[in-house]
Amino acid sequence: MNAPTLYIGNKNYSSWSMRPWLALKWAGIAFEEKVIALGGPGYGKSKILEILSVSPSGRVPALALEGATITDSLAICEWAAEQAPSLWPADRLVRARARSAACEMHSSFAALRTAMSMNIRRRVVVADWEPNVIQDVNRVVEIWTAARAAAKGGLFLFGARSIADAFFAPVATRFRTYGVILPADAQAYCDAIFADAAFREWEAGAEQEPWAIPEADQLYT
Ligand SMILES: N[C@@H](CCC(=O)N[C@@H](CS)C(=O)NCC(=O)O)C(=O)O
Repeated sequence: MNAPTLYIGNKNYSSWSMRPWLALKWAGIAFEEKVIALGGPGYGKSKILEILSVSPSGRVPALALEGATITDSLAICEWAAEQAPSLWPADRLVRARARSAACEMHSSFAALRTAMSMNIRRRVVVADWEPNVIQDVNRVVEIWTAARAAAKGGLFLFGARSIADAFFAPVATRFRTYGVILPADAQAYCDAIFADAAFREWEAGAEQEPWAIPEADQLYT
């Protein structure tokens, strides 16, 4: 079987792409990566032609394997977990909680995502957030705190690294980018993400890549 190809957006900006990329790395699954630069004609409308040529949804990430294309970050992570079950916690109930956390991230937090778009390279301190953004930040911290309080050891949400961490890793970078001050245990969790070898590889890629989206880089200036 040929190694699958993971199509992703720019590492600096594409939070959805980071998630399955981390999961595949953590699982030790070999894959080829192809970056498609976000921005330009069709961006934001699922109509970037280069993306449409590999992903029928017009969105990345997309995984091409054995003649099939799997779109959507969570579906790709679930495919990876079928090869590497340790991507979810072994305990049935803890696994259900980890899925619940990942699914909430996947389906919610629109205010946070819009106001704090992922921009790994950037650092800007923003003082006044809208109440709905603060509500989202507080809910993320609540999920992290509850998970860490129940975790038996380990540095990650449910102990060892899981898909739940892949889903929240981009959020940790958003808090760092926009200078969000976190409670100590939430900050310690972010620091565990930032120290992870696969995360650092992605971050180094984001720092080196040549593309920029000026609107994103000028938010709050
Ligand atoms: N629900 C999808 C969201 C994917 C998504 O929105 N990807 C963005 C990049 S981070 C995209 O492809 N945007 C292209 C566009 O907006 O035209 C997932 O979980 O994979």
